[in-house]
Amino acid sequence: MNIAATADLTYQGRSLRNDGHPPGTLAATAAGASGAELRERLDRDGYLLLRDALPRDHVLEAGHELYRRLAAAGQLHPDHPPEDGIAAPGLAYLSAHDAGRRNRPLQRVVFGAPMLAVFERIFEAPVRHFDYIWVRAKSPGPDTVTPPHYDVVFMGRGTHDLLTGWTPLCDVPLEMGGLMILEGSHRLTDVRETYGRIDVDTYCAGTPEERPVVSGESRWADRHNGGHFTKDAVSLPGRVGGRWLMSDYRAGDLLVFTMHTMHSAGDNHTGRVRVSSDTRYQRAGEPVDERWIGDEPIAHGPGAKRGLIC
Ligand SMILES: O=C(O)CCC(=O)C(=O)O
Repeated sequence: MNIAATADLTYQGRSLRNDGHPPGTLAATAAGASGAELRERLDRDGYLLLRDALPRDHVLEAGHELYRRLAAAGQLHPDHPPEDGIAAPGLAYLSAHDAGRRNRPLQRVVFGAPMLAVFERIFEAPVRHFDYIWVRAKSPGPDTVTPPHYDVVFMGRGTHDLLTGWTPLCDVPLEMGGLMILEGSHRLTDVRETYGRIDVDTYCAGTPEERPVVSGESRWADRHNGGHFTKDAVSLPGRVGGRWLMSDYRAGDLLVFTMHTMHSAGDNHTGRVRVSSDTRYQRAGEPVDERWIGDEPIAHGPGAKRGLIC
C-alpha cells in the first residue's frame, strides 16, 4: 500500500517520495497478540506497530507535561495553552534531553505495567528497562530530522537482545515527521557487520586530537558520524534497498523495534511540536549497558569513552 499522495513528506526539505522506492505503510500487529506471534513478526519485519497498547489518557498527560516544560522555557507560543503544543514563532531547534528526568507522568507510561507487560510477553521472561529516557521534542521545519541509524551503536555494551519502545506522546499525523523504518534493514548483513559493529563512545587511543576530555573541557572528536549510518535518508532506499515505512500514530500506540532496525524521522510540517520518547527493554537476567543505568546515567559523557588500539 502506498502512502496518501497528499501528505507532505520531506527530509531536510527534500521529498521522500523517491520514484524508485516510494514510501510504504507500517503494518500493525494486534496489541493482544501472543508472545509467539509478536516474536515471529519482530523477527520477520524488524518492528512491531501496536495500536492502543498503552493507556491513552496516561500518554497524553505525559505529553502535556512535556509541553508545559517547553512552555516554561519559552519554546511554545504564548497565545495558546501549552497543552496544544503550538511552537513559538521562529522556533528552530529544541533540546529536551533533560525533560525525561523527574518526570512522573512520563515514567508512569514508559516504566509502567502496561508497557512492561508488552515486553514480558515478547521476551517470555521478567524484563528490565534502561533508566535513561530519551525525550524528543521536534519543532516544525527542516532542522530537527533524525538521521538514519541502528540503535546498537549507541547502546550495544550489554545484550543485543534489547528492544526499543518508541512512544508518541501526542497524536502524530504523517506530516508531523514521526518515526519511519527502513524495510528489511534488520537483514542487511553487510551493514550489520560493518556500521552495526560501531560503538560511538570509542576513540583511537594515542592520537591526542581524539582524547575524549582535556582539563574538563570536552575535546571529543567524533569519528563515527554522530552514530548515524548516513545523514541522507532520501537516497538510502536507493543505496541499500527497501522503502521507508511510515504511519500516522495516535497517543497510546507503541512502536517496538530491534537494535538493528534502521530508522529515521523527517520534517515536521505542522505548527505543533512533536513529542515522543524512546526507551529500552531487555531480559532482566542479561548483561546491561551500564551507560544507561542509575539515577544519573553516564550516557555518552566522559565516563563512557573507551580508547581502542587502532
Ligand atoms: O523520535 C525520533 O525522532 C528518534 C527516535 C529514535 O532514534 C529511536 O527511537 O531510537
